[in-house]
Amino acid sequence: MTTAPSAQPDFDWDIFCCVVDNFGDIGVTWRLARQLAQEGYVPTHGSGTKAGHGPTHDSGTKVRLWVDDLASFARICPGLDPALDGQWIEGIYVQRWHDTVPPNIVPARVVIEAFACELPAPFVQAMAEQSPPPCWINLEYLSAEAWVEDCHGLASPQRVGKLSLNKYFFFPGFTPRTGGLLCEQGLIAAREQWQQDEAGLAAYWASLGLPPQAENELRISLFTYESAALGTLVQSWSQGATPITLLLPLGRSLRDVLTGAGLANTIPTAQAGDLLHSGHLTIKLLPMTDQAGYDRLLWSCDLNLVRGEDSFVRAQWAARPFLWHIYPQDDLAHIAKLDDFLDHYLADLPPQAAQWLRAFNQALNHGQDVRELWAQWPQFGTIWQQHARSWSQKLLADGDLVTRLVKFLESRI
Ligand code: TRH
Repeated sequence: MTTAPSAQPDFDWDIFCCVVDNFGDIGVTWRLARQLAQEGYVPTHGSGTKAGHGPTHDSGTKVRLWVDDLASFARICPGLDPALDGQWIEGIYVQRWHDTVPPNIVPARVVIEAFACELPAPFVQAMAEQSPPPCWINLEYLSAEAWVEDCHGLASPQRVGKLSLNKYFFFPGFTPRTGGLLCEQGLIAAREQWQQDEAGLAAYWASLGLPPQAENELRISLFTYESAALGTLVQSWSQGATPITLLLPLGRSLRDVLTGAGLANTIPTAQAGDLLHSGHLTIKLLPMTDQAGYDRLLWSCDLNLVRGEDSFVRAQWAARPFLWHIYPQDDLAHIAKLDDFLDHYLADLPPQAAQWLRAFNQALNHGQDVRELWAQWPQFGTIWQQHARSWSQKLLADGDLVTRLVKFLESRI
């Protein structure tokens, strides 16, 4: 990492991220920024974008990521210095986003506002005055709702003084008529290699202070919000006959998990590295790692409980069974969104397995007792595992999000 040079290069991509809460907003934009730089997508006026060759930013693609909360960002990017206004990290220029923008700012050729965060007015003015103007994309939250297909790619004309700019809505999604899902080139091959490498897996578990996985043991990761369902699930794991090791990054689910395991007394002193026991359940508390480290955890487990947007997508690339704790909304809008996703996810499963999985996801999200649902894991675990693999392949059939974004820009720039 280096501090900001006084003169900055012209950027190919500007990405703006306002951290609402948690890690999803920065998680998605940081991932997008790195993929654009590493895969070398350079937008060029007149000829759309061209993909660079080679996996490094040697291709010259320059991405600037504007972030308003560097402390949250540093939790998933340990090399970042939250005290700096500007810094290069992993080939991306990270710019602290204040109320004001640096004078004489030159917008990049493509400007992505993530999740409808409002761009600074002077920056928009500079965009409007640029000739030709940048292509302006509003990257939306992921949703499986049907209306997304109708809105994906729509232009929204913006008045800027006497000038006018189009802003385009870009919706990630699960169908060919949406923007797809973020997935770096080479990710699936890396996952395959990881999951087939027994010695490597043993070394990974050892790095976490754990023995190799026993024949009849389950390893489960859990990164969710608070839910009363967690206590009942953990109780089942503790009292069941199958040995289970739970990998638990420290965070919002800690209290529910430890209480359910009858270990509430350990909550005040719990820290990363702790190894706790309750019946047949072992709990390993983990620090938050960078995103690549979290991927490796997902790839290594038999079941992953995930949340929000980005960990939910990564669990799908892990090709392992997962339960989704969706980001809760006040008016319960999230429950309909969960159902819309499950309509896609469960479509190819036999009806009994599909019903069970729908009920399990709903119970987790409604905070209900899931002990009876967990009891059916032996019946459906294998088919779920097979399904997780084919689902991961099916999702990529029409291309990942960056491939679709680049195609979209080719028709717009
Ligand atoms: O943190 P989240 O709850 O983020 C949410 C959602 O994105 C939601 O849609 C949004 O509206 C809200 O924030 C504001 O869950 P999500 O999306 O899974 O993001 C977590 C990120 O943290 C993801 O990029 C993975 C990353 N992560 C690590 O890098 N290391 C870790 O050890 C762990 C556990 C997670």
